[in-house]
Amino acid sequence: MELEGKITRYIVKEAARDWIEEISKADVVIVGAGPAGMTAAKYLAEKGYRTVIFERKLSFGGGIGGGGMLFHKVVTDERAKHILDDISIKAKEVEKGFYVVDSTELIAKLASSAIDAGAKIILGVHVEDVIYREKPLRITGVAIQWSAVMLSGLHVDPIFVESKALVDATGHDAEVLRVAARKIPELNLKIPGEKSAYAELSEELVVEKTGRIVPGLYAAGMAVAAIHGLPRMGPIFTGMLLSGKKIAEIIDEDLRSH
Ligand code: 48F
Repeated sequence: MELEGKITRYIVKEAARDWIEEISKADVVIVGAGPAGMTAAKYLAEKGYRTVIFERKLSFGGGIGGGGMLFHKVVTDERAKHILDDISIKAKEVEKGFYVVDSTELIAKLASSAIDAGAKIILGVHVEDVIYREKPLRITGVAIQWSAVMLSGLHVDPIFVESKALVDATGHDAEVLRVAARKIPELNLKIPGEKSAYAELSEELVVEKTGRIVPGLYAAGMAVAAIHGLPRMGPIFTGMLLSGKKIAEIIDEDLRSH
């Protein structure tokens, strides 16, 4: 076989192997490779759960890369320092208990620590719907489509990936929760959307309210603000990192007790 043939053969074979052996047998599906999704993936994969993130862009990081209005820095405080330490971030302590991090370093190290822990991050895949079951009412997975197909406007049916736990880590728009609220009225989900900025309060509340929304469906990061009507906080990431870690712990408890 010539080189061109080998390139195709090995890419298709190994991708198919991953989809069959790992992705389609995922314990936890996370939607969105932003700070909350990647932090959750790292800690879930470390606990031994088969974890996959679907990210519709061809890059990870979500809102981290934009820093603050494109200035290449984000801030956190001491409550998230242990997570920064876990992923070997060189944070600069600019005042007691307050840290500044390069946005590129946070993206790269969150992603590599999630991948090193065993999570798969699949880029260019858009989660467009959920799977549900009745008696008891629960969410059991997602319907996915290539982002390129979504952009093309072609009518192509999605395929499905089942999950024991599904995490909406899609950020401000809470896309998974919104589609579930719209298409499964029995869930009684209301999504008021986030409020204007009140950083100190939202940093606290977004972590406090992180958790299970309905059986099988969880929220982390700014999706939590959208469903609970919490204020926004801008480019401070303590709440996002702690929310990602907390959802990993909650899912661990739930999956162990089943
Ligand atoms: O927006 P994003 O970074 O969410 P987050 O983890 O963090 C929010 C902060 O970045 C910031 C903030 C707090 O400091 O206010 O905004 O809550 O990452 C969400 C990711 O989800 C992807 C999207 O491309 C982004 O990378 N995403 C959104 N909808 C879908 C999706 C979808 N339907 N399918 C796949 N990926």
